[in-house]
Amino acid sequence: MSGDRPELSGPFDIVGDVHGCHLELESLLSRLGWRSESGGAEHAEGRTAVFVGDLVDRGPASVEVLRLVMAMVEAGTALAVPGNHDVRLSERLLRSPRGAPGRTTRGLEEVEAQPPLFRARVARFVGALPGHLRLDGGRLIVAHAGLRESLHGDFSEASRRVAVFGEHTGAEPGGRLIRRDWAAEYRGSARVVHGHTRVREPRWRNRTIDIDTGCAKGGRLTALRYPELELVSVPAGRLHANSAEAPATSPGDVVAA
Ligand SMILES: [Mn+2]
Repeated sequence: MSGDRPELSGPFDIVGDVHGCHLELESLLSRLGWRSESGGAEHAEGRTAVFVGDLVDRGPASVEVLRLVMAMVEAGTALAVPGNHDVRLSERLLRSPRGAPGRTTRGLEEVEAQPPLFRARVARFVGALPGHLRLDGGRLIVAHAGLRESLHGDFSEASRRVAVFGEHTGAEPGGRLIRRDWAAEYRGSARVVHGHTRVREPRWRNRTIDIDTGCAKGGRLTALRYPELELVSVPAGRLHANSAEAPATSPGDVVAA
């Protein structure tokens, strides 16, 4: 899939980091007016879903999320960019198709336990995703970790790594990488929609917005509607990963799984 799609002007429902939160994804899509359709989903008014990446890992149902999103992308009702967790998964699947030994997390193990055809399909799917999407005449950029203006429309491997993993300015004494605050420096006119850095509330800065509201950590799953710039979110149905953060809340309305 080419990431350079200026001819696509939406309307879009841009969905933040899903991280295996399948029920919340179905709930969010339902609230946005999407209907289940032969394994995927479609919108009565012809909207297109756009996933900012990190579909997998952390949450309880990475396989179901992949099935749904892959069906939507294949049917042409969704676009997607990869997140660092998705790329890490596909690299693991390619390196060790029968499942890699060693330290791992539940979300990745769940996919690695699937039959070879499914694992191969996932690896192909993630590998074919563009690092970022350039939409609506270049006025809208979607990249998992965000993207500084000089890399908009640059579909090189180096640019893809920045879009997926972000840029870092150094490391803390413990080894944890310090993320470059690219959004604070951003002066571009294109709106940049991203996830990757968990925030309590979606946050606009300099025409960039972070919509990773931490669904797998007891937060919410959030969508940004474009061009309306309306935010819609559903609460996490329960705590999916170890977190001392927001308490569990009741699940939103859930469409038939
Ligand atoms: Mn991420």
